[in-house]
Amino acid sequence: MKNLLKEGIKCLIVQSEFSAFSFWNYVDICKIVGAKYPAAPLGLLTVAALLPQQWKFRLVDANVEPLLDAHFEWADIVCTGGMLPQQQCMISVIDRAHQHGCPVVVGGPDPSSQPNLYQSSDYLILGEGEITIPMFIQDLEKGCKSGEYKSTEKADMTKAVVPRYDLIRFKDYIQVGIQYSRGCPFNCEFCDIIELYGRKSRTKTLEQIIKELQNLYDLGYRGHIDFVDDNFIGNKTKIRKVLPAIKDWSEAHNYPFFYSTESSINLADDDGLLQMMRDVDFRFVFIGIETPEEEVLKLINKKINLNIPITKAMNKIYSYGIIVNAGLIMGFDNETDQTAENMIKCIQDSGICMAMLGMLYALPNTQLTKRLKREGRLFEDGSTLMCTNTEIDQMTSGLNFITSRPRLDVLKDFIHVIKYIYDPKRYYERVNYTSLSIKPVNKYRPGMGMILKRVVVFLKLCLKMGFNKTTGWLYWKTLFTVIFKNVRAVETAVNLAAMYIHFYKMSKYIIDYINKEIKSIESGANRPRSPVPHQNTNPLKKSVIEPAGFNVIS
Ligand code: B12
Ligand code: SF4
Repeated sequence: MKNLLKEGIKCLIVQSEFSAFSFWNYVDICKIVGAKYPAAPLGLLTVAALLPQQWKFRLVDANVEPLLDAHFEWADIVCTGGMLPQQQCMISVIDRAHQHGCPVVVGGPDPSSQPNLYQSSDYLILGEGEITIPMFIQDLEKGCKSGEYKSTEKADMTKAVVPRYDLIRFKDYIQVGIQYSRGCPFNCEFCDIIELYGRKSRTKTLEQIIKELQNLYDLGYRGHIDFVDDNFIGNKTKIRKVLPAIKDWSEAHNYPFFYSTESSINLADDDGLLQMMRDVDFRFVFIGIETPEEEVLKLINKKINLNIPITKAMNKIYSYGIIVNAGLIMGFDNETDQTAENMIKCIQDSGICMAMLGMLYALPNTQLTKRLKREGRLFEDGSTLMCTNTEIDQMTSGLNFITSRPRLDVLKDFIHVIKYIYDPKRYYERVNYTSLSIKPVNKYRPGMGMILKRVVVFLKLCLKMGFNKTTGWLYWKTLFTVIFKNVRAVETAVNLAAMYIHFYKMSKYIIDYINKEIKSIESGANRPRSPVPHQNTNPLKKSVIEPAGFNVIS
């Protein structure tokens, strides 16, 4: 093997492919706006900045271009990493690299939570790269040909490097990511963020964030930046200092960017913070609503969501020009046969267009997984998450445990909600609601080229949505209503309407997929699954009625 620390070693970095049917994979919209994939691979760009800078890097994102044998022939070493829905592709990248005689370095969220699945790699670098990549480099200095690197230490974000954005073509993506913090102060039972990144929000400094924005600006990037934080407002005191600095920087640079992020719902009771976000043109925020049911929220320890009614919270956020995308989950204990209707009411009444409704998945190392194991309810094969071609994300996979309500009821209720909320009429009702409630600020100043591009995209969308028998009438009705009643929100309305192109396809896929599972359970043909054995007696044992085909503890 070559001396891998030599000047000019060629390092191929591969972003593995995601499934086309994931909620987040709106590639049809990308095509219309002239991009190839929604989000740039921030993790790998960060890894590139942490690896030896005397290496030559080439990043191939399999979501935007085919990964060719020629790429492997060029390389001396291959690095790949990613999350669960990329698992199959990551494993095949390891095999292909080995066929070309290249050593493979693997890391990222899925290898970190399930290292057993990636043992065929040569160097397995777990956890936060800021801590473990230097350990790997030390080993390379010693000439080690393989190794596994892990640490319980958490990275000091004030020492984080600037990602190598120069390795991607910005035009391939709708948005690029930037990270201010890791971790979240709350303690939800099902959440693996707090297990992976901790409950203390670790932040970069204000200067680091401005430097990263300046770097993107200098590289010529303009448009949408996603703050990929687990909870952007995890440390409110610090973010209150960062936002005004971003405002000053944006003013000085003629507002080249607009933003999105993830946050907890307590954003809605902080007018000061919302105003600061409005001042720099935050347009979207993803909020984990999970469920509208109080009893369930208490059980899963998501108490922060009990403090403010959901509809009120959403309306408050809309009033600052920010669209809310929400994560919702079904399959919790304490749900009843009213849950589906409550879910529908919550989504419709609060106008949440992009509602990512998933089925509960007990992720490795979470408090939920530990409890289910104790109660003897976690499926044995559910402790390892295998991503198949069909099980894409929590919308098609999930319920890897014995549910407290009969499984068939949960699945049927889930489909009922998906069918309802992604029915074109219901979806457009929400587009209408949000577009009439929102007060966009539109500070971002696109250049002339971008304005022309947007006009073309608008015309393309009008053709696609307006002359389609499913959405035509709904589209024009919504567009004209918004033009007459809230003209500033036309862009919001068109963007939300456009997302239906993706949601229509995605919801059909989910409904077909879950219906097959239901049929197979009803016919008794479903693969039997058994829970992880546990000595303790299971309090729920007697009340659990499982359909044929599932091994229940007897
Ligand atoms: C932003 C984000 C998204 C965005 C954008 C994703 C993208 N393409 O960039 C969106 C919203 C699209 C998304 C979607 C999903 N996400 Co997401 N997402 C995140 C989030 C919040 C930040 C990711 C990020 O950019 N981090 C910043 C970078 C710098 O960190 P990083 O990628 O982890 O990389 C570091 C290390 O992992 C390591 N590393 C990474 N790669 C490699 C490679 C090598 C070779 C090495 C050595 C090291 C290494 O070094 C880096 C520096 O420390 C994380 C949580 C988190 N805190 O990371 C979840 C997270 C990655 N997402 C997760 C999941 C499950 C999903 C979904 C499946 C959710 C769903 N319900 O459908 C979808 C799937 C997406 C799809 N297209 O199909 C999980 C992954 C869990 C797992 N075991 O795989 C995470 C960890 C959140 C969680 N719940 O725990 N996500
Ligand atoms: S608020 Fe979100 S990130 Fe924080 S612990 Fe709860 S689920 Fe996890």
